[in-house]
Amino acid sequence: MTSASSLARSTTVEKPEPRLNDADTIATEIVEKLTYSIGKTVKAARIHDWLEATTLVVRDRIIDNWFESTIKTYERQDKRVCYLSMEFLIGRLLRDAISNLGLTETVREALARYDVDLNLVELLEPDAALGNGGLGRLAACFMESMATTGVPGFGYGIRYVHGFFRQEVVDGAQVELPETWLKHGNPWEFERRESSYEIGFGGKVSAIEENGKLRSVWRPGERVLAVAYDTPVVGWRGQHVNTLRLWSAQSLDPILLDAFNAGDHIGALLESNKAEAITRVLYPADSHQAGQELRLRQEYFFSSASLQDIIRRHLAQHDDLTNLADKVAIQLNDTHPAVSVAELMRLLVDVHGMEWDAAWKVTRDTFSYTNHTLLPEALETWPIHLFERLLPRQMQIIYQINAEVLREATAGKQLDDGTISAISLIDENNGRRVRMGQLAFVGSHAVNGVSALHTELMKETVFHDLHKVFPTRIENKTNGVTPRRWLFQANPGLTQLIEEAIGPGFKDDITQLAKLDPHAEDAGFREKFVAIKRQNKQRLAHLVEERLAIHLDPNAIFDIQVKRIHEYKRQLLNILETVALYEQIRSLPHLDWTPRVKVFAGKAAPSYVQAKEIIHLAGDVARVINSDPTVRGLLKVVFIPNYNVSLAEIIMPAADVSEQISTAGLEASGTGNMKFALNGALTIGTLDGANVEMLEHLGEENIFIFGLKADEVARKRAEGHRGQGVIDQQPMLRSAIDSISAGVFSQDDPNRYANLMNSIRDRDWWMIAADFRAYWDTQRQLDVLWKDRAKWDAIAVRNTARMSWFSSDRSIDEYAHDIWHAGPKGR
Ligand code: T68
Repeated sequence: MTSASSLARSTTVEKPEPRLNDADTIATEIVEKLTYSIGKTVKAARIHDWLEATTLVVRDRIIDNWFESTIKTYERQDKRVCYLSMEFLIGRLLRDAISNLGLTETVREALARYDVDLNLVELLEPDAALGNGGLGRLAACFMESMATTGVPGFGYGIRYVHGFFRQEVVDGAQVELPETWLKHGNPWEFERRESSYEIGFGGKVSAIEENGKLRSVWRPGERVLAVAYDTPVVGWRGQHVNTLRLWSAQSLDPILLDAFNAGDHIGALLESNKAEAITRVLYPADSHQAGQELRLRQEYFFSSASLQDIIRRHLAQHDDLTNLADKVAIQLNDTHPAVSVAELMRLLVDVHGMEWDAAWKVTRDTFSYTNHTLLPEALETWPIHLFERLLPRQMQIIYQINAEVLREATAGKQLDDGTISAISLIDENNGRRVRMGQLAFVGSHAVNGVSALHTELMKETVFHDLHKVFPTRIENKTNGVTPRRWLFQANPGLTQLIEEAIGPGFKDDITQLAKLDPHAEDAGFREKFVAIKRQNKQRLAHLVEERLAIHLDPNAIFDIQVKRIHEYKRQLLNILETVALYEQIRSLPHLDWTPRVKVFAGKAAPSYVQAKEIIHLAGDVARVINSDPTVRGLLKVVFIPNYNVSLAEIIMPAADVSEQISTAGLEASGTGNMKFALNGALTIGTLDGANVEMLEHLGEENIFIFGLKADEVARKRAEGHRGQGVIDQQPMLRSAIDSISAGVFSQDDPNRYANLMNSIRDRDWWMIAADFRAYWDTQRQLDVLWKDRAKWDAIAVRNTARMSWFSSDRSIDEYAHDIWHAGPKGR
């Protein structure tokens, strides 16, 4: 354990000499690492060895600044921000680090001296997929932006041995394979044996009398060890370096020797297997609650470890815990770490002897909570009996919090039974369950949604009653994405062009991208802009050719929908429009059709039947269309397997059209929408999530909005809308649905899509039939626009120029100022 004095001592250590960053020095250091850390000669080194050696050299440069950042935060007693998240979808780190340190060309040159290509080296790094989708990627963008803007941030999460599954498509169907990012070790992480904590489960709670007062003592029936692994997170220009601390579970006793010696070789390892299972695999469910005991164990495990660590660090520097909220802000990324509210109360009251009321104030002042979904099936609740068995003391605390919150809510007011049961932490209607959203809400001083529309809907729906009781608690913090990864690294060509046009200032202050706006009118500039888009399209076409043996023509519109597969995201609407377009081209081949390439990618939750059927359908439709000579050169369809961060980095810069077509009211924000537009794609989308704010920033001529609005969707659902009536009025839609139902795309199994198609006819819950015509019309509007290249290209340039507000630096500034009161903008 690091004591206050050892930390203080470390402040007197001499600052290391700054390293030389020329190609000679870097080349020499890489060879040194190759020789002395990896044990290979230049001649014998394989490309993996170069990756490791390069990573170690880059890492050394980060470490110097890491110590400096840590010491500065300590000495200035700065407030720290702890971002608790079950997921950090960080992807590859080497390119990010080299680029943020400004060393891309130098490292390239250093490696080239040994005939090693930096690009190939970078591609070998495994893609750290410790997240499902938007929520996990947001956490990664926020970590990078905290480092860039100088907020002393700590990410706390889980070091899953197996991240998000690898997706293969076999005979059209998604197959899930284990992901093994740690197979060759991980040079970015440092195991911190000194930072280990015991985490308890189960057992009994008793009350003992101490100084005339009752104190609860929890004796867990089972204990495991949480061991910290730290990864440095370097910001732009390498100035500030933060820490991502991920917990790994180990058993206290690696083997039960008594059992082993008695011949029970398997039983001897059971305990250790059970402990290690906690951090073995990421749950691959992004939009419904997982519900299994192991998931609750994961949530509690990383929450408790993080809080014990936060308290230990605080006490090493400050005398007591009453000022915790002045020195630490803890952000709960969704409800997954919401049990932290009860756990912090337990640590403060039971372990550190604080009075309940004082502890409650500290807790509320310390926590804030971000909601990412309104989908009822995604809202976390846990059966009381499970919670009580696994976390008996935390359950008692939740009951006590509930009683006091209900007392506070009713004080001086008449609340009806409906309101009381709506704000209660216990759901009495569905077999008695703990509501994690309510717990996170009442335990936080600020609760935020992730786009303006989503935040308003939170007030009207999930937190309607709590919002009435605590009317100032909900606020908005619209998401953002880091321009370093999603523009500078993913699109170096465009970055260089921007720099030639407006100078380098935008790299340090992304709002300067606005200076690009007038260049939309400059034909010469547009030509260069389009040339870069074309190169990026060729890069994607090359990847598709290599992986799928399908040829894509870069002259066609690249129309792309990449994201998790979910009914509310409406990949099915896009596929139906594709089929309708196919049928129209076939029946009216003489018309002047605009060539299109439809690209899909994304993973379905393994147990989500409809989502898997949608993947299958995309593949079936692609096969039929791509082999039909009558649409050759006019329509191509591809589903690219295994969508991940690295693939996104190639896809985002290559899009002409970005599909953001969720049923209005259901996409909390979206962040892919921002990455595409930043790279000059035109968005076709509904008025949902952050699309609404993109419309404000881009102007209505520069984004293509269609379809029902959130309130209209709600009204139609309430009126009992069914698809059939609309389908009867829409010959193109009817024909597309009929073709799919008749097995035109699945001759081996004509009924394969019967359920999927019937769900549109009978129910149309996701408003696919209802929005079809508006979507079709808007797509045809894009077809026409494509032929007016000057106009299209000007819109594309304006998209890049006007997206700077969607930088995660802006999001982080807002959190820092309004919620955390930390960092340069929050002090
Ligand atoms: C996404 N949520 C939202 N959830 O869908 C998206 N859920 O609109 C938003 O932009 C993004 O969060 C960031 O705010 C998710 O990605 C999950 O991945 C998830 C994972 C586990 C359990 C529930």
